[in-house]
Amino acid sequence: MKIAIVCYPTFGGSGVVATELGIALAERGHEIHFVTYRQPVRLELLGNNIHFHEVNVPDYPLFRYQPYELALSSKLVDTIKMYDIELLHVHYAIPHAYAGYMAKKMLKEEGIYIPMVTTLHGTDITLVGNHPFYKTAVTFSINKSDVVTSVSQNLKEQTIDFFNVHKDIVVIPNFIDASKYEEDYTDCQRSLMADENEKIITHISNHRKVKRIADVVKIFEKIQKNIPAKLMMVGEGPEREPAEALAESLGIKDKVVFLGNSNEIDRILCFSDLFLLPSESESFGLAALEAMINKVPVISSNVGGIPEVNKDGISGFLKPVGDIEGMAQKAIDILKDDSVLEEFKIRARKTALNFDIRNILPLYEEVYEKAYASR
Ligand code: GMT
Repeated sequence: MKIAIVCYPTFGGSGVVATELGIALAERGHEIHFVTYRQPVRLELLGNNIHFHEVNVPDYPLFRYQPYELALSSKLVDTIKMYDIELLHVHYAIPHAYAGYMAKKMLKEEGIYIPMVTTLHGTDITLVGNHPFYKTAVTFSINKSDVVTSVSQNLKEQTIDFFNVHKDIVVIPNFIDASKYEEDYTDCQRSLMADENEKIITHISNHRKVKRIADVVKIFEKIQKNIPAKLMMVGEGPEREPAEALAESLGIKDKVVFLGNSNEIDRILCFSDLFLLPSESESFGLAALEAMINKVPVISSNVGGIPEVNKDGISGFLKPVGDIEGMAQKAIDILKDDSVLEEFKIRARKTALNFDIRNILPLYEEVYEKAYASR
């Protein structure tokens, strides 16, 4: 099929999922066209059946806010016509589903029908989408999509609770490409990061409030009192500076390394012993899944879709949001005994294998066929 994918091209989970999905679909022979404002960060190679179309929004002094939806819907119409695109898949409802619907309507005027699949990712529903300023338009665009998917059962339930949706929502979990992890990383440079006796604990996120970055630092502070350890903080965001200040005030500055954004998280996860994800809310927790496939057990909060990914006592442990003491204790339980840690590592990978792209891709293809058939 010829498919246009709309997503955020950033390090955020929804953009990563959309990009990896597009790459995998292209490998299966579909023709994929990414339409967004920058080349997606994980999209390295463009080729015969993988294309990128940049949405430009010219700066004009009259506008206090630049009309991105307008530019995106125009670009979609042009791209769909030029490349005979058969299906539109938008990731993240705001504003992509809205712009997609406008493109669909404009094309209909010209006698072209384009089915639209909308994938809900989390904050588009739980944090931003249900704000009264957006709710009406988000509800409308969900209901106007031909097929709606959500990345977890929990997100589906939240969408039904928050919005007056009368569309069925198909749950298609996020995924990893397990074939990339069949052999252990040969270039794992653990000794650059920590001493031999130190355990390495990692957190990866966009360092926003919802991730509870201060909890990560506080949990680590308790762990390192019992077990020699280093904390790797990967990502950028508004909570980074306060977290650096917190590490300094707790006297652990030299044990916390802020690495910034990285395109090579597997290189960091390969030497990690434990992953922390104490988020306030999380529709899925792709970062946890990426840790698990790298054999890194996860200590997380038990909110949203996380329990569908991280299995308590198997791939790690889950505790209520804000339970810093409980999370630290569980981390120590895993880290203090090397044979226990090894068992958790093996089970983390085994749990992650359930989310192999080879199981998930056919679910998307099924949804595309259903949407296409609705023409
Ligand atoms: O976590 C974020 O703040 C980024 C956000 C995004 O849209 O990029 O992530 C959401 O989508 C991811 C991919 O489906 C999920 O794994 C994350 O759990 C979800 N984040 C939240 O629900 C907070």
